[in-house]
Order: sequence, then C-alpha cells, then structure tokens
Amino acid sequence: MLARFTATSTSTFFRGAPTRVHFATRHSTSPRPARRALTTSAAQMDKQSTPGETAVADVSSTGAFVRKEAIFRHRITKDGKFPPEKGRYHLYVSLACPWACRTVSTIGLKGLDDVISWSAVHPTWQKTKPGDDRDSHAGWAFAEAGATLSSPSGCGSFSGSNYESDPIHGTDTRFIRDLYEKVGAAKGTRFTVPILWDKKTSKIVSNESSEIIRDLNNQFDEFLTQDTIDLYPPELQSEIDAVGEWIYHGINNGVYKSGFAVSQNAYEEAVTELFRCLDRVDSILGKQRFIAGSVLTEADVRLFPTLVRFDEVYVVYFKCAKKSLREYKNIPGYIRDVYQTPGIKPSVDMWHIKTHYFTSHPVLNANAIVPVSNEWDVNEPHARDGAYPR
Ligand SMILES: N[C@@H](CCC(=O)N[C@@H](CS)C(=O)NCC(=O)O)C(=O)O
Repeated sequence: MLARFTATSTSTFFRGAPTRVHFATRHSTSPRPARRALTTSAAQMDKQSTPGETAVADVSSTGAFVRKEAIFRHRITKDGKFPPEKGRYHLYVSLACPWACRTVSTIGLKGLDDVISWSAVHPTWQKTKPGDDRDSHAGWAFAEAGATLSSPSGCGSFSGSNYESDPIHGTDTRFIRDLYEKVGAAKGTRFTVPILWDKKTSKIVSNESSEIIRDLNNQFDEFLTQDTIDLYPPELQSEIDAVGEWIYHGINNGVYKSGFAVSQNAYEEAVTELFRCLDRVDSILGKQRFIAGSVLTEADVRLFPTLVRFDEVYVVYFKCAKKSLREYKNIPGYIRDVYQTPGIKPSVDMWHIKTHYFTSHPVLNANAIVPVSNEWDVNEPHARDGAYPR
C-alpha cells in the first residue's frame, strides 16, 4: 500500500473546477523486500539518465545550455505548400510550455478558436520507448482526460484536467515523439511542442513558436467574422523585433540557460544577464503600458508566459532566485494586465505548469516533489490603465 496525501488547489490560476494533485510517497510498505530492492535500483538508474536526449542534455563543454534550433520551419502562405484554410491545421501544445502557450494565447487574442484546433498533452513526461532499456528518452505524452501518470522514474501520481488523447490519430500516437517519427524527423531532433500539424498532408508545418504566432496573426484574418487585433502592426514592427531579440536571449531562453547549466560559471553568467534584462523590462513598464508601446503586441505574447510562471517555477526550479517578480515595481501589475486581457486565460494553467517542471526531469528533481507555493492573485486590479511615466 502506498501512503499518500492529497493537496487540493484553490489557485486562482486554475481553469475550471479545483484540481487535485495526488502525491504518493516513494517508499512502499510492501512485505516483499527482495522485489522492493530491485524496483528501487531500477528507479535510481532512471534518475541519473532520464530524460535522455532532450533539451536538458543540450549543454556545451563549458556547462552552458545551448538550445537546438527548431527543425520544421515551413510557413503558412497563400501561394505556398501550406495555405491558410479553416479547419486544416491543429496545434499540439503543452499548457506547461511557455513557447507553446504563446500559440494558445494568440488563438485566444485573435479569436481563432473555430479556425485552428488545439489540444494539450499531460504535463508529466513519460518514457517514450518504455520497452527499450537503452533508450532513456522521456517526453510529452498523450493521456485521456483525468488519467493519472507518474514521473519517468515512477515517483508520485499526477492527475488533473485540460489534457486529452491525440484527437487526430487516436491511440495510434502515445507520445509527441511518435508524431516526429511519423514524418521521419532526423536523428537528434528534439521532440518539442508546439507543433503546427497539417491534417490534410499529415505533415509538421512548424515547431517554432515565434513563426507560428506570426502566421496566426497575419494569415487567417479572412476567416474571422469580427474585427481582430493586429499583434504585429507596421508602425511597431521594428520595436517589437528589437525588444524580442534581447528578451529572447536574456529572459525567455535565459531562464533555461540558468536552470539547465551544469557549471557554476555558466549558471552565474545566465542568471546575471537574466536579472539585468528583467530590470530593463521593469524600467520600460514604468514608462509605457506594454513592452513595445501603449498597445499589447506580439512582444507581450512572447514575454508574458515566462513572467507568469517565474515565481512559481523558475525562482525555485531554475535557481533564478536573486529576486522574485513580485518584488518588482511594475512587473506584477503588467502580469495581471496581460492575464486579464480577453483571450489570455486559456493559456495559463498553473497546475500544468508546476506539475510539468517538477515531475518530468528525474535528473533535476529525483523524487518529483512539487513545492507548495504562495501563488499570487492575478485577478487583482492591475491599475495600469492610467498615465505614463509613473
Ligand atoms: N524553439 C521552440 C522551442 C520549444 C521547446 O523547447 N519546447 C519544450 C517545452 S517548454 C519541449 O518541448 N521540450 C522537449 C525536449 O526538450 O525534448 C519554440 O519556440 O517553439
């Protein structure tokens, strides 16, 4: 019998009914000690090698995290191989992944729900070749709504809502990796989300969020019955591109460079640059409402997902601990302002976020313990519609 306790979340971040997270202690009270010893040693091995060939393994000789480029880079264009069409494309996402959540919020902001479908995977990574001991890869898994999964090394049991089996291929695909293998992805490809999938040709159009959101913004407006927001307006494009550049390196990817570094130097370099960039963001947000000007743009869509999970995950898990965001002057109000913008809420699910990071990488968090944290109320008034500078 496993000893267990239940934590019930009342978080304001959670969508729908309160979600229960069940934690099971690892230590069995089974009266069969020989069998128990075997199970424990198998789990210990997994903790050192899992999740195998993923971003966690992408470090340089100096111990710095170096992100691999996305491989699938087709674009949606009227006269190209992948033209805009209503109902043709599906987005595979994880609600934990900040890159994937940009695509979900773009769908919400633009009002594209009836044009592009999307579905989310379970937040806890699973072994993707469960029968093969030599393949230690763990990654995104499909699971029926409400199904319970344990960490890749068998710790805990995690069930919630807002995930489902593959709505396109059914039980034919168990993992996101299966989709990449279906299209013959080259060896060494990282099996990442988001994926923009073409249902007509059974191909991956793109697995690069920055390009997917650009295309969602400007290629599908003809299918909309109502006026829609332009997230990349001509007059702000150079500013959006300029801030996007340093925010990507310093913040979006900066938290990963901090969290996945395997040397003190690489970690300190990343975390120092991260907080330099966060100070810069806070200072800009004291002069204008949004990061590229007075209106919400693609630059906010890219920045927000990193900020909204920062205090809950990155401060603890990625050691971005110099300061939490709630200590800043302008960033907390900005997070609330963006969160409360119509269309954004479906892209924020704190159960998915916390469950994913803390339970998916045995090499970083062997026992898959999810910390109890002091979530802040993102529904509080943001008070950012007044005058600037402030
Ligand atoms: N460049 C990609 C990065 C996507 C990415 O790194 N996704 C992570 C989740 S946060 C992932 O799926 N990782 C799987 C792995 O590392 O194997 C984008 O922006 O779309």
